[in-house]
Amino acid sequence: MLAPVHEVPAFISGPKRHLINGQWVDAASGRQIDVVNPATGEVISQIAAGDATDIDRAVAAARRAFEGEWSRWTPHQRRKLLLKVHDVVLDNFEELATIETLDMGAPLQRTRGLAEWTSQVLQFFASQCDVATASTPPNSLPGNFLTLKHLAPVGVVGGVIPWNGPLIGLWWIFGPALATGCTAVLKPAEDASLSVLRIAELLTEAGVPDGVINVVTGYGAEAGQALSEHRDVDRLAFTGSVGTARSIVRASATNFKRLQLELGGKSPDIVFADADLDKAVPGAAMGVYTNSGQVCVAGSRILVQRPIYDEFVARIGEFTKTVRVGDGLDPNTQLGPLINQRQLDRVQQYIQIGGTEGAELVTGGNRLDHLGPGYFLEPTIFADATNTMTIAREEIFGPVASVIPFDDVEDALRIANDTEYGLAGGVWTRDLSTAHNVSRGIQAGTIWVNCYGVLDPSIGFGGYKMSGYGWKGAKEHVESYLYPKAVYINLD
Ligand code: TAP
Repeated sequence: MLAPVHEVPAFISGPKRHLINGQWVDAASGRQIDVVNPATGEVISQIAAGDATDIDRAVAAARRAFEGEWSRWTPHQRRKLLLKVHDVVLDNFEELATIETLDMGAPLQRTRGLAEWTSQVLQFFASQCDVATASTPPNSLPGNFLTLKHLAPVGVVGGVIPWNGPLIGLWWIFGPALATGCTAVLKPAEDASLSVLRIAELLTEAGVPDGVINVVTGYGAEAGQALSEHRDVDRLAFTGSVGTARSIVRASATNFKRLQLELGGKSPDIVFADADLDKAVPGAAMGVYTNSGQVCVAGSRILVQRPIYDEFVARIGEFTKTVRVGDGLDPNTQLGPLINQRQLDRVQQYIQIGGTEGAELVTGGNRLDHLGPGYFLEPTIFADATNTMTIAREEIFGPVASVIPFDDVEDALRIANDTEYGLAGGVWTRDLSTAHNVSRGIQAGTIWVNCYGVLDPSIGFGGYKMSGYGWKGAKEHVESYLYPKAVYINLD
């Protein structure tokens, strides 16, 4: 396949380094990791393979910055900085979107579309710079005491993010760190670090002081593990798989660091017989396929009420055939490749298991060989799935939906909640009380009614059950970068 003609940002070429204490430095070991464009399978760059030594240096820089001049910045200064970051990042967004597309495959349609969301998220965190308010509650102490309660920044924050959307994921760490006066060390995924590194450059350009934001690239088992074990990291935000989360929880015991975990999902998207199918069919389909299914909130179990089951399956099958898969640099592409060969193999294995366990393959299921060596897969629909099948229980993280029939509200909720996850859910109905009762009944942190996947940073989202804990977005998120402190002042 001919690669679409598009200007490749100059930033892509040449080996990349860590950002530590405002300096671009090689990995202490000198090792590098090849960066592969998942749409072509070609090596397009290299990143530094960081390890415990690099993490040590970055955490020490973050600690020095936390205790230095940065700790005296006023909320107004931090707000001005965040607004400057906003302007610099938005001015360079076309380049950032292209880097993200080349690095992790998401189509330009999606990565360009993140500009407005990025503007919102940065403006939201800028608005939160004075969230560390103090109060003077009355006390019942004998004598003459003034009691003060205030909130202080937790200190050095670690971040470990996955490859499925670094342009989104990094702000959940950098935003609140800059808003509250914390400092950060971020370890992006080895498969998608380039947009993070370019943003780190832009942060420096915008005036973020040395050591406040540090980026160490590398493998999870080395750099990621070292960061989660580090005794001088006060809080760690992790997004990724349940298995890695277990190792992070264990590693955090070194110093009982505060954790925020956003993990996988197997979210139910429930379509009632009275739903507007003109909206529900594309809405539920793209609720799974978006970002080639590599989305934590993917509504990968589509529950459909029996009276419309056959019609729904036929219509979603037809819709699925219209979805355009290809190189993300082509502005018409709706779905790009999966991130790498391992993920493609994993998703294809699930598709095989779905067939073996008796689900009916309506459409899709094949690797798109005619698109070249990239990791392209057809969006895939299974009908007649049951909630006990592997494809309905495990997070596939690919464009694969299982359509499961149900009878009534009670049945829908029983199936929806029969999962170890609790990240998100959807309801499609014209009936207000059905919408309300079902959204109340789904055991998950985020529910969408007659839509799927929208997100306002000032409202936020979060997980329940094995999908993790800790709200992302809204005031709660910012407050989790602070710790409460009481001061007892004897006035006598
Ligand atoms: P993970 O291994 O969980 O990767 C997420 C992040 O954790 C990456 O930055 C990874 O680094 C890092 N990491 C890996 N091992 C670590 C360790 N021992 N200590 C600290 N950090 C570590 O996920 P994956 O292997 O990329 O994907 C596997 C499956 O997880 C996916 O198929 C999907 O089902 C699920 N997943 C879910 C999400 C969300 S948003 N829910 C995101 C990603 C993956 P490296 O990648 O550089 O090794």
